Amino acid sequence: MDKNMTIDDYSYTSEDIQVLEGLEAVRKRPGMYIATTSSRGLHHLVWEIVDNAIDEALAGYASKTIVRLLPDDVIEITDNGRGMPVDVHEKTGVSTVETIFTVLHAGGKFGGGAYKVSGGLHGVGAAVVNALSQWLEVTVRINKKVYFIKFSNGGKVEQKLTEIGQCKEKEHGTTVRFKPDPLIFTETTEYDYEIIHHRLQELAFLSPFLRIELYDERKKEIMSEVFEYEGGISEYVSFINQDKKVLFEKPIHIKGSEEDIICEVALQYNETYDSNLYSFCNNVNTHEGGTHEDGFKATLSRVINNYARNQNLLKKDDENLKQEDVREGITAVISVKHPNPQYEGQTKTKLGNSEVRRILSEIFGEQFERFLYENPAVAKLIVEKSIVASRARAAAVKAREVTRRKNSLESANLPEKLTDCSSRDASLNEIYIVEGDSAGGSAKQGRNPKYQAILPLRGKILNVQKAREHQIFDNNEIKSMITAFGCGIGDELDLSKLRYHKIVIMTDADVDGSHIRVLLLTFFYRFFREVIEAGHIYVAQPPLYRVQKGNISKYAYTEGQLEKVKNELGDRVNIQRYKGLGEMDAKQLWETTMDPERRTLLQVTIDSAREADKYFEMLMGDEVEPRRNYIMANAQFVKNLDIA
Ligand code: TSJ
Repeated sequence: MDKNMTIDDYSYTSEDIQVLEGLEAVRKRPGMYIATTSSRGLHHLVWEIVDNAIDEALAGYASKTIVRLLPDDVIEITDNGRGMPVDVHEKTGVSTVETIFTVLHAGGKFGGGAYKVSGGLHGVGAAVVNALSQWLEVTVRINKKVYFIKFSNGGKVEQKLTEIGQCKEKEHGTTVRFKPDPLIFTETTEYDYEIIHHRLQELAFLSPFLRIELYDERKKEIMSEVFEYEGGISEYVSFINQDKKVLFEKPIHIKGSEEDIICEVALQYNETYDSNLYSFCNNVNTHEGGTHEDGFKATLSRVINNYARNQNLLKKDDENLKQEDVREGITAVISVKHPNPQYEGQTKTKLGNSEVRRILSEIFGEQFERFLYENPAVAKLIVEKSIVASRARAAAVKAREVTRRKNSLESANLPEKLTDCSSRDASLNEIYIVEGDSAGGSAKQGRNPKYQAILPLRGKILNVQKAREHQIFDNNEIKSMITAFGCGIGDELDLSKLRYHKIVIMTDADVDGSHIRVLLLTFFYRFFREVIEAGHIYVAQPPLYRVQKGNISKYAYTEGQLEKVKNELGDRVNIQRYKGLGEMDAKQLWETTMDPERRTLLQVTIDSAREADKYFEMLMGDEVEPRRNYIMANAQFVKNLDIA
């Protein structure tokens, strides 16, 4: 023994010291392990634990995962697997459970499965979760015994692994319960139900036969949901397409493996023109795509083109269908399992392994081709839809050409219906997109002609989600807007040419008005995204009521304000409810909605426009109730911004 050391020094083995340093390091620089300590990072902790529980199921030892959201930002995850090992770990000399939660990256060493999610994007290890928790408790039920261990203050052992009771033999499993440390997660420690719901449902779709239960026990009323999908990603595709008309009933499902890489694809076409591709590697959503997606896209068009030629659906002189033609209206989920995934891209959500492109192509190509030959009716529908798409694409190119030519002539060709302003200073200019000719008339009379232009729209504008691009460019209301704005659209958009720095949507304060507003937002979201991002799109706020007493009149913009105004003016007031902009005369419209000194404008954010776009489908469906609810809640799509 070294002279200067006492026996106490030796009670700390070198491993122990490493352990302490390890978890300290995580607390010092959490960003190195979970990228961010925002809400996203907070949820990362959950994914880490859930992924571990699901790995046990994927390995075939568990069938159920239970997630409970508890009061005080506590979360609990349980599985019915083998139970984490409670034996003494030969390297550390403490229990294996303790080791897993205190040694960085210890998790992988205990894993047997080749496709552990923990090897993927999340894989930060249970010790990281422990380090970033105020406290963390583990209960293991194994061999009829219940064991318990508790850590606190960033992963320090508070209670060593202890046998605390007994259970039935079949009650084996693991429970982890923890509270994220508010010292680390300074922004928020509150879990978001929607985020957790979405990820658990996604995991259940990706893991057929796994049952995931979610309980939200934070409020008096307990909310619970069960996710269990025997059909796996086929059911995922059906779920995504549930509100859409589909071309054929059952999604096409393809699965195979080569060189330890498992590839699975489910796809179905719907009657829209959008393509919905979701891809995953080891259950991690590869938002940025990668080799599996590339392989899928290339093979989809190769197989469809070959089939179409062979069946003489494409004639000798016809051009090949393009990749985007065969993807029109497709909903597809691609899931690969890879023992050694490489992630690239901005957010490390792009699969980089080049062999996956070939392997997925082979597996998907062969089985998809066979499917087409064995199901000629379905195959014909797919090919015909793709051919229509390719014709529409050609027509769109022409229509775009026409719009572009018109635009280049600038103000000489401004739309007939536009009442322009006299100023040529775009930064001061505003254009009001007004619903209906009568409101348009009031707006024209009431406006400030120097800076305010008026463009009335007649009736309902085109639903761009259901229209093809060349129809969009053929639509008069849309053409008017494109020409009036002057900045071009889509890929060719040039913000510096925008003729008005405020584009104000002014519609009635009723259901139809909301509808038109959402249609416009959807249109802007798809074709004028940069204009939204630059903050140029606004929604006007016309009043709901005019309250009059003698020669004093006041306006109320909400029900609450109405009460206030009534009280202010006292007894015997005359209340006029505005059902539409058309009921206001020019002066009233100016005073209440257009005068920069008095009006309130809501600025449209890209998130709100995206929401509008996303929920649009539902609006167009046959169900009245969701549409009503949606429109009621519609105001949330705009961030409040008082310009005055
Ligand atoms: F993330 C975690 F570590 F905290 C965690 C792990 C959380 C939860 C809720 C469950 C689990 C977990 C781990 N469930 N089941 C397991 N399984 C093992 O750790 C285990 C058990 C036995 C054997 C063996 O080879 O005998 C191997 C492993 C990986």
